[in-house]
Amino acid sequence: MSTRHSAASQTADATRDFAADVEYYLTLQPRQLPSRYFYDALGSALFDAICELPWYRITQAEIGLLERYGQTIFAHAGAVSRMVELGSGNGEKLKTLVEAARPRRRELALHLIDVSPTALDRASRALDMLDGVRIVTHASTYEVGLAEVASETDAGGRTLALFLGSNIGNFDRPDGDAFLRGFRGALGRGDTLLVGADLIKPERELLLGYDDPLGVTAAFNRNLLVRINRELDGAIDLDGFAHRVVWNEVESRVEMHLVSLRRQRMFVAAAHVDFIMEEGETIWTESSYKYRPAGVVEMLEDAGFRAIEQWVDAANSFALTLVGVA
Ligand code: AVJ
Repeated sequence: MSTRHSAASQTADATRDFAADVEYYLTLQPRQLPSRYFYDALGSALFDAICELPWYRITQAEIGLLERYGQTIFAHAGAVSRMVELGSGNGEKLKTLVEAARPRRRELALHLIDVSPTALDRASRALDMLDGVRIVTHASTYEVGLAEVASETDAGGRTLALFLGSNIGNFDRPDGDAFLRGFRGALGRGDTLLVGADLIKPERELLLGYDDPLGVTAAFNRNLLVRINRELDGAIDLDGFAHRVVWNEVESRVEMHLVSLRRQRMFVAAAHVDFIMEEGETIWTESSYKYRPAGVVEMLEDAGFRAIEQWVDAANSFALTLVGVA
């Protein structure tokens, strides 16, 4: 949420950032695109569909844990007056958690930070049905949204921050560490952070989660090219690219790529992109790191948080970790 700019100039800013990132990342070696650009209106809808796929177990596993341990989480968090969720998506998880916290005396301010305005609209509508809540949306990157939340004079209670859905998995270790330190800096003493992280599991299961038999994840991945063509006046041939998923065991991450099926020209007018892509060359579009439960705690402690409690589902597929700001 920004009061300094009109909606139209915010859209222009966002398009300029997108163009600059497409130019920079597509010409890096290896070629890549930042995964946050998946989430335009169609991409957000495709992601919601992914969460319904029987092969993508993250969402259901996490919601099960939130339903089961929500009250315990609030008991640890103390007198919460504010919740902040980064990458709130459709708001379903935040809603599950707030509902688990009943009965509730205090008014709760819910801050939703997401790059997708459509997702924020949908989430606001879903959360509006709860009573005793005030919703504030931040259509921005995590960093910008957190700075906005940190600059707000707080109402005296504690903040429970949420970083769910294994969104942490999009960061490699050094970037994730810097990000988590910044996150901690935006919180105050006595505040808590709940992190959802997907766990290492057999390769076959990991690959099915990101290369589903219905092709929804392939559509989600290739939509990035659709978005480039539409918003940046590109001429990329969709049929020239295939969805590829790799489990990189050494790095403990699932990688998504777009593979060029032939030698082809890549032309994107508004991003000053014009080069030849060879057959078999790939654009790396996402990393989804997978963790061991102890690894999640270690990563959070390294960033200066204090471990409070961790919950893992019965299938050992997903972990919720609650940490505090000492
Ligand atoms: C929302 C980033 C956690 O990495 O699992 C789902 C996105 N990509 N299927 C993930 C995603 C392909 C998802 N995160």
